[in-house]
Amino acid sequence: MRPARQALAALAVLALITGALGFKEHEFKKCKTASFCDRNRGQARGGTYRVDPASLALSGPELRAALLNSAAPGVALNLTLRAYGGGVVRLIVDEPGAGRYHVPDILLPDLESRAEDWQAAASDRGAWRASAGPAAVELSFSPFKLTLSVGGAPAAVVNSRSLFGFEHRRNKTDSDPAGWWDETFLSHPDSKPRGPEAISLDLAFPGAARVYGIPERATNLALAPTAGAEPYRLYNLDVFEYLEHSPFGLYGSIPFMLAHRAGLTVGAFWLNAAEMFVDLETTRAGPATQWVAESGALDLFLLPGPGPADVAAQYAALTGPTAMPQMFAIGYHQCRWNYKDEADVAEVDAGFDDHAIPYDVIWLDIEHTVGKRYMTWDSSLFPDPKKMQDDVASRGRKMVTIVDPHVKRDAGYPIHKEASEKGYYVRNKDGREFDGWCWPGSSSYLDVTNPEVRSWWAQQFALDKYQGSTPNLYIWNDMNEPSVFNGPEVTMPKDALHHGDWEHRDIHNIFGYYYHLATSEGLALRGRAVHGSDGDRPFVLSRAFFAGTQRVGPIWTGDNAAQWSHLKVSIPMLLTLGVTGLPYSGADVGGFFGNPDVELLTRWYQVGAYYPFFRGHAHLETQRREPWLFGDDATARIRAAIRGRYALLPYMYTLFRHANLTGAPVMRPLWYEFPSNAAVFEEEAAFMLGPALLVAPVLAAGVDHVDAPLPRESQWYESVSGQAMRAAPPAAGADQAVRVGVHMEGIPVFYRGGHIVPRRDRPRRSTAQQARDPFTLVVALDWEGSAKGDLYVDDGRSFAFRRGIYAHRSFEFEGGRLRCAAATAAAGAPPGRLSTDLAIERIVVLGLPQGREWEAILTPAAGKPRRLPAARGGADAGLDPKQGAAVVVRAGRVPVGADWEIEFREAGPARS
Ligand code: NBV
Repeated sequence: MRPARQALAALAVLALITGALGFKEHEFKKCKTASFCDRNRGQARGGTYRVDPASLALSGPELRAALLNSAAPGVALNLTLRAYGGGVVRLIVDEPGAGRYHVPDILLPDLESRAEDWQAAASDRGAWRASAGPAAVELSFSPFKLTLSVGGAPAAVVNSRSLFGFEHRRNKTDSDPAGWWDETFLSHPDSKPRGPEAISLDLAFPGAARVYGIPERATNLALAPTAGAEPYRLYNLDVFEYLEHSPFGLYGSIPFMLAHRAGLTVGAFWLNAAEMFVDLETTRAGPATQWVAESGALDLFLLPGPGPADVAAQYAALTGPTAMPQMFAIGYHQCRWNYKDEADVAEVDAGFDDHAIPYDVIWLDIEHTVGKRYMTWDSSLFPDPKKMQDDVASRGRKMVTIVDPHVKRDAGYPIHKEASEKGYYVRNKDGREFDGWCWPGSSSYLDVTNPEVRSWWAQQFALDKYQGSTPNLYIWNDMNEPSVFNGPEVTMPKDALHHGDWEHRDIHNIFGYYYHLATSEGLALRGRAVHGSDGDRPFVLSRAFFAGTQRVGPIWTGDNAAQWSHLKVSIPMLLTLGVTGLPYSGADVGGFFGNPDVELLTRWYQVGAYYPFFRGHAHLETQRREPWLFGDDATARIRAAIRGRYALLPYMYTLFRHANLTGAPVMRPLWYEFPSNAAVFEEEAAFMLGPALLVAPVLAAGVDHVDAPLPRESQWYESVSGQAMRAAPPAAGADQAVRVGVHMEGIPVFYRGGHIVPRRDRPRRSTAQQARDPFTLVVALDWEGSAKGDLYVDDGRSFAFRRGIYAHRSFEFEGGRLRCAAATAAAGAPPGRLSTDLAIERIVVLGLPQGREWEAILTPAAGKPRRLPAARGGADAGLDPKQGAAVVVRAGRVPVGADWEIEFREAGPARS
């Protein structure tokens, strides 16, 4: 069968299996049809759980105690309370001897070395109390309750509503209720050999105004209460044609929630990879949640903040910060299911150059393989894949191929043969190789929970193993939830068996993470083989994810649709991922299913240019939609949007370096930057890119204005005209929205006063061609005439930055002087020792008093002062020259790597 036909046949099979195309709600479980959720949801236990005071044992950072349940007298649970730096507190509850799964490979290996002794520990008859950094904890004995206080007030409380529950190990009896030992969903039986083992966590956030987090789902940024509705679900699933507003869990899970009010942000992270449901109620005291996990242990981290950036750093100190991407990886990616053959690839590649649109990567979907045997090439379509990659690479670009986790069960396929011989597959409950249906037909799945399998899989990416691959080829992991067309809810049965005989039930939500990790390790190995010890930073896009995925690579939000509603929901989805520690993410630009009209496509590019991961993608059955296929006007607008992205790459790369050091999100909710401004707590249309840019997108057809919610704390400058948005700081309580007219040429974007943004404004074909280009600095002054910013540069490709081969420069404007100096090295990072010869060619200052001429005098650290040409306005600065809002300095080649100062002096009244 021809590949396209094969794909259609596979689609037809999928359609048969799922009933028909379109989202089928009834094919997915709800709380009622998941017995563990049904029996625990809202189930108050009275005061049955209590801590035995006689059991308390404190040793340095660890308190141990027995947790008893009067409803199950023979069972004593182990409770452990640990403290880490910054006041992070960890609560573990487990049942001795029950052999429950504790999720490995997610927490940073050195975490325990960062445990800190509890301070001022004391107990009386009612409670044990101690403090850890800024946090104080109180463990109440009867009933069991744990309170974390910050600044003297309770911020997170475990078991305030007595919903805590722990289903202990038991023997089967004839009188056990239905659903304890086995259950069937639709036609799929689950044997549940260990019986009921769910854990219910009751967690309240007194005083918080909103809660955020627990991706992935297509819904609002600020989570809505679930009373009378379905709880939020965390279970990685391939949800076909997902809805744009639904609590349904999608492809990835991060059991991490943030609770926020003016003055305090706290976080709660439950390290557990089993299926989970989360309810949210708004009580008088604040948001109260109940989390029910099907199996595993309670391993809960409470993060005391007190600010959003503190929570981000605390979470990154647990699960790791974001991997530093290569520069090409944050350029624009062009994908479709499928670029048909080598000629198609060459044409699309040339199309970008012919239309002067920058791009960095062209992608191949499943049809490039021989019958969905990944890491093979259909030779009738791709006879010379190396030449194709070399050709693309000759223009400084890269390619990506898809590699999915289902392996075709074909004895002639070496990957299957070897994996099967070595016993590397997931087994079904009887111990035989699990055999499920996916794109290639009958398929097995590598058991990537086994480190030996991961290391074998990583070796498959060596250039001599992956035939037809070159060092410029990177990878895309799709379907790694895992997606199994004929499995329950399109995934693997929960009683399938993994390494160590753990059930799939225990590990489901980390399966995709492990597959992604092993693939990425494969590219890291290849990078060292090709480039030596500094290697090549891997690029692997994944659809499934878990906490910790940020250390591995980017994710995207899967199969959205070419609808305005999906463009709109992409923003809260990506913002949520940003605040839950996974900032490198994007949504398919244009929408995967369906055909966007030219207005939607244009608007999507205009928003997508600010996504941390920026890729156009489309379903097999859609019309072609390369950016030049919609007429000259649309081509020009999409070109401008993509060029706008490339101009901002120095700033974005610097933001990624911050994510890499501190876990700070790249695309941020407004509340993250303005945590005291309650008017923006639910804002999910407008967003921040780093601290300095506010994007107010157009998210509907036919729009002629946008009410941009410009927080009153800052001055703002419209980014095209450079015009200041306000003459004076608005009073507290004043409406912050500023109405701005829009046209099809772009969406409103604002520079925030007080910040300096490095740019590269020369239009180029790709990031490789930008690498030597000089920078523009946009200095947006605050009400006091000051601004700060920084610029991070390294080779854009290797791990040499880990040895200090980078330059991190800081810029500060104050009292009319702009200073450039080395940025203070982040804790734990070696000081930068790259002596870069890159230069600044232009400085644009927004907010200097009008009605004056200015001159700029450069004083290098060593050398004589010299005058730089300075003038108002300037088309070459990307600003409308008529407006004259900016003072533009033609800096020539002021070195980025050297220390200097530029003084701005008034040179008399403006000549008009
Ligand atoms: O590999 C085909 C597609 C892919 O293009 C898409 O991006 C993935 O999310 N894949 C899903 C499988 C088929 C979806 C209908």
